Amino acid sequence: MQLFSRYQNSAGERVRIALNLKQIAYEYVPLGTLTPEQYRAINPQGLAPALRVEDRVIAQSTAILEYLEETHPAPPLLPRDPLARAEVRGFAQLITSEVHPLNNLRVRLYLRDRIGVGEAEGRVWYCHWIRTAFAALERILAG
Ligand SMILES: N[C@@H](CCC(=O)N[C@@H](CS)C(=O)NCC(=O)O)C(=O)O
Repeated sequence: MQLFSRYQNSAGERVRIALNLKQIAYEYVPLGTLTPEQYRAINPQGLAPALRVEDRVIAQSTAILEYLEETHPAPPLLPRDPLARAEVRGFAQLITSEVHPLNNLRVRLYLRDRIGVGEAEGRVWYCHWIRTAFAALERILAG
């Protein structure tokens, strides 16, 4: 198994945490060792992480996490109770589906380079979505 990622990559860190928690052996391939073209040949979207399993590649951190959970159920990432599982998934999706896509590097670069958003306004954008998401996450956790 090979994990393609880089150290600043929060989505890749989700996967590394799961791999380490489940004590699954894997090779870590830093993206800095590949050209963008080489990596796009592995993961056409070019986002990280990607997990290569034999000759197949899984993209998207949550899909990778589900694969790891299904193939290596112990220790589990999810609780047993279906309602608690749904709560955990909802919590995770608040990050992966809501806040992360809004603040990802390519979005911030697009705002800056194509729409002309300056550094200060870009920071307002970033902080707004982080603050909104974390306020909700903290309320959920407190409950
Ligand atoms: N939904 C994807 C997001 C992957 C993603 O966007 N990764 C970031 C790093 S945390 C990335 O590759 N960003 C590069 C960019 O935005 O250009 C997942 O969960 O795997």
